[in-house]
Amino acid sequence: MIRIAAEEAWAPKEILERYRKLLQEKPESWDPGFRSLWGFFLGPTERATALVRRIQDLGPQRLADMDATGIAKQLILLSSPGVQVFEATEAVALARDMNDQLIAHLSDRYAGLAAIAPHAPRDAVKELQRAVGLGLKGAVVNSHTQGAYLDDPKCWEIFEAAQALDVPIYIHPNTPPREMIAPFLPRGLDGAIYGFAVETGLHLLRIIVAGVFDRFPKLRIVVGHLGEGLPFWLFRLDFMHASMVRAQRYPGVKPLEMKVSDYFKRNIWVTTSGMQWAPAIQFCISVLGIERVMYAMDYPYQFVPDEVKVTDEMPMSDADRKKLYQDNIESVFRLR
Ligand code: 1DF
Ligand code: MN
Repeated sequence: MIRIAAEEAWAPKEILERYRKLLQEKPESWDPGFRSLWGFFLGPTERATALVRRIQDLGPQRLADMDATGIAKQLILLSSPGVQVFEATEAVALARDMNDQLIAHLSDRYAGLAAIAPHAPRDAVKELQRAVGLGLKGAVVNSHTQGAYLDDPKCWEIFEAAQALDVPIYIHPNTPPREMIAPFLPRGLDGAIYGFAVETGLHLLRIIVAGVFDRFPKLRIVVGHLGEGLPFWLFRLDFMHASMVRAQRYPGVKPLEMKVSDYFKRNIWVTTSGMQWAPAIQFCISVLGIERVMYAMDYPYQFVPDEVKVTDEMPMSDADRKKLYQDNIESVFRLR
């Protein structure tokens, strides 16, 4: 068995420089979440400088960290918000550049996902096709794009392309958009502590209830942080969705072919990023099945070498542990 980590972040200096420029040029009110996140990580603290050093590296530093924690391979994602914070034309060109850089680093230690610009869906499809042709294993979408969500029918051609290419889309967190973030900020709840999960869980639910998986039944979506809390909610989601449909309460809520929880067992996979806690991992395995849960570290944001022990020591068969660390990710992302 080898350990493969499924949600590992990378951000080269070109994009960090563009983030710096945005922070300088844009007003405070433009995207408070972006400012909260990258204003901190591009700032002077010890945590920030260590993070910025590690996140740019796809060379000796990262490999040494992987060796120290027994990680054989990382699936690399362009860190949040990636290209999606830039206007569409710039985002399209930047995605191509980022993907070319990542493709140049692919090896037996690194697999990668393509950055795409969901606000230019036609270009996003073309870039996904190009990048997959050159060895990337799917797309990462860092949740909302300036307040817009993938359940917008304009974006469905991206789902169509992913299904046709037989590659997954990883919906990775972003800070809540301007319209949503105000009550999170004063208590510091906008980021990885909770705001990420609220926003990304909402995004996945929008995709499900919009009927995306009825239209694209073979589409594969992967989410981190043990499904952003949604596995815990499945019973209530099924009950309340059915009752809303029956009551015809909202014009935008249409019947689905299956229960909300059924899509979790057919179209959705979760990773353990940032959630190295046996009871929560075991709960997800028990409700979704061992085939649906994959290991992720969330390097370098949550580089805590000891945490690998949680998964190493969780009571389960060797065959199941191999699924968690290796078989599931290899099969969902077609790594071999
Ligand atoms: C953080 C966490 C930042 C995760 C991330 O990307 C990220 C953090 C900007 O701790 O601020 O990917 N994470 O996935 O938990
Ligand atoms: Mn992450």
